[in-house]
Amino acid sequence: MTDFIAQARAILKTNDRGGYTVPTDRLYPFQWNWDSAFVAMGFAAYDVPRAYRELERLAEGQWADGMIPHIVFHAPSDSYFPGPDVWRTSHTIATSGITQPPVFGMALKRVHDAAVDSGLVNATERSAPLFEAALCWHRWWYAARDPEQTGLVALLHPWESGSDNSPAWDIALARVPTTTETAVVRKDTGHVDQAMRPRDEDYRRFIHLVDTYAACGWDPERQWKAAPFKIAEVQTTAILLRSGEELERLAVMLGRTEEAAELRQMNTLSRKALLAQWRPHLRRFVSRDLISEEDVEAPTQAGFIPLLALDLEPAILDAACAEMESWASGLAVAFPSTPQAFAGFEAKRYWRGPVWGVINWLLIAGLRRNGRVDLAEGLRAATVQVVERQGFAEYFDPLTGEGCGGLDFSWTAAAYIEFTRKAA
Ligand code: 9WN
Repeated sequence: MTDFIAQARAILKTNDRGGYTVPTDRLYPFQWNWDSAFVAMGFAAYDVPRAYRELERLAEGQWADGMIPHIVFHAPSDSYFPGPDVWRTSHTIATSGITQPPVFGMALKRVHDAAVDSGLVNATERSAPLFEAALCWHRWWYAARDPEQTGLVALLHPWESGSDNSPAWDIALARVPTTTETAVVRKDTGHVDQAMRPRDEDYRRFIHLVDTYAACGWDPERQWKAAPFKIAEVQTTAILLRSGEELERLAVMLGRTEEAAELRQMNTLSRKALLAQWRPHLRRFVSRDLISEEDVEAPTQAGFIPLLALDLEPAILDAACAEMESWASGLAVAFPSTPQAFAGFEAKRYWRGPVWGVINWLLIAGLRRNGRVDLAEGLRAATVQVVERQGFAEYFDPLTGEGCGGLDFSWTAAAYIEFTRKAA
């Protein structure tokens, strides 16, 4: 019998570059922010010190203003574009200049709990500086990305969502010029089939945004004013809120009463704002385009991620679950990043249809929180099955179940470890 857990652990070992884990060899040769947070939760199941190390190495990239960047370039590699020369940032270690979904707080609480459960002697000493890092990052989110204190945090670049070419950005991104100062020299299409990747036009707009923010010296206030792309986003806010809740609990455990109160305030603000993004006629939550001042109505998985951080009343929960079931119906494997019925659906193109293990992770946690263990269990079992059939691919085609993108992928390995834990 194949030992898939051993395989998953072997992938994390192979992708280890010295206390941090690359998402996969060559295609992504650096430390990515939310990938590492999921990986840390995977490690928490069997190697708590290594789980701490993953977060510590990510925190090495934290900027003085609190932001934790989406990529930390610990060691040089020429197999990825855009590298440090394109980002032109000035932190002590080379990093990108934008951020990614703040799963860090959720991961830290998981690692801390595992440390306490396993009797690790220095759990508090190890968690305390990481708690500080997480708290500073949450403060940054509210100050830099919600200056009007709405409770919803905004993204200034699609890469910050982690769902780079999602149909959610089509309208907003079309307003971003395709002109760039930097030559766009893609490396990704040399590693995987270009039909699975964002288009060249998307890349030109991605780099236009990088050029724009580099010209602002990466100063949050200047970027906020200059940004031609600004989305108050529900997936990121839900993750921030869930991490905020976990950090609030951790603050209490660490005896940090004032910080617990501060986090409670942030959480209360976001909870109210997120709930206000529910749209009964769509049966999901929607983000808001802060430039056009319109709802982002394109259907994507983001519409259901708020379950992760909200305790929904029955009418909303039933409607959201019915919508989720309708998207999943007839697929080889769920949950799709956009539904098959949508005109923009593409079964293999990255965030325009495919199934992602870590999105299922967040959805399962949200369904469980809201008492829908039946749906959660279906999604968990289907994810385990598709990995066992297709391997630890970056993501999966929802129509055929085929594994796509990069292979031996760290976050898919971490998701498998999570979904097969005894307590899971
Ligand atoms: C840009 C590493 C990352 C993930 C993102 C995923 C993809 C990068 C890219 O890979 O994004 O950050 O170059 O395509 O969209 O979610 O963190 O796995």
